[in-house]
Amino acid sequence: MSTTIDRGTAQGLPEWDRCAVMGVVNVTPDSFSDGGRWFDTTAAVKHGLDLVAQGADLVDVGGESTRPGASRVDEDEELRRVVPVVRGLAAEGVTVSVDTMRATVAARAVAAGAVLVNDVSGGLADPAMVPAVAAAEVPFVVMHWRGFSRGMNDLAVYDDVVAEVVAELRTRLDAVVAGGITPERIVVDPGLGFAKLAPHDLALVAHLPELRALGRPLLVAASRKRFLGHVLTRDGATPPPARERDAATAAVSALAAHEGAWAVRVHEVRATADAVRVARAVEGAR
Ligand code: PMM
Repeated sequence: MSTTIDRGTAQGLPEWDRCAVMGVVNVTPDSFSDGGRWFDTTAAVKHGLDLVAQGADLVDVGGESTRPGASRVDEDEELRRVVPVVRGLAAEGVTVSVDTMRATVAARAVAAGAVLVNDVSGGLADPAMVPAVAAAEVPFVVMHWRGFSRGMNDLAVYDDVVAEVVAELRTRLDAVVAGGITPERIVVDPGLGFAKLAPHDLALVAHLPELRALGRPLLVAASRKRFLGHVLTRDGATPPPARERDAATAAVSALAAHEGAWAVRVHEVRATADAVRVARAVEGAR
């Protein structure tokens, strides 16, 4: 008998018949895994279209690197990077999300055609973000976040990482709902690699049902992250570089899809698109 996992849907987005694949376009010179590669509007739009051709259901456009230790980019520069790429992809019919911690960037991206705001700070970095998203009436990703990239490794201190991430996400959920965002529009994300060390990330991936129990669609973004480098390192050798972590990323995508994640956010789409389809087929065979 076949059973289908109820992943929940974020109001205002299409419904997919399986865990959705969010392809990443970082319009930055310095993102840790693909920095500099798409740092030009035309190249970035083309890359987004390539990701869709490879199986991405939506494309996440960001103009600020959040790699550990990164400094902030100024707002005008972030707008210059992000808005034309969002506009170009939306004009081609792509479902676009904007990855930003700034309300102005979120609002301008929505005006340019973005249909989801993905804020790694869950609205904490910019007090104007929650009101702006509430007014725009678009879905909002609330990620677990403890502070800006520059000092976040010092914040990776937990007694029970799963319980603390769940509790802190619940507090953020309450705050953004109090700020006017409809609960049905909220997606939650454990924020792998953000104020977390490899064992913390692994524990969170091992306990996705606890995150699902928050009752909102779940986004999992493991792509090329440091914890995968740790997992793939043998006998004290140097971890493989970010671009050699795509098979490991697809393995997490399959696990996340199996656990009912709403979407996975990845740089390399093809393998993950296959992984989530396999997970879907296995669900159907139960
Ligand atoms: N990670 C990065 C950027 N944006 N958004 C969400 N929702 N969740 C994440 O874990 C996340 C994100 C950092 O990765 P990148 O700079 O390689 O894209």
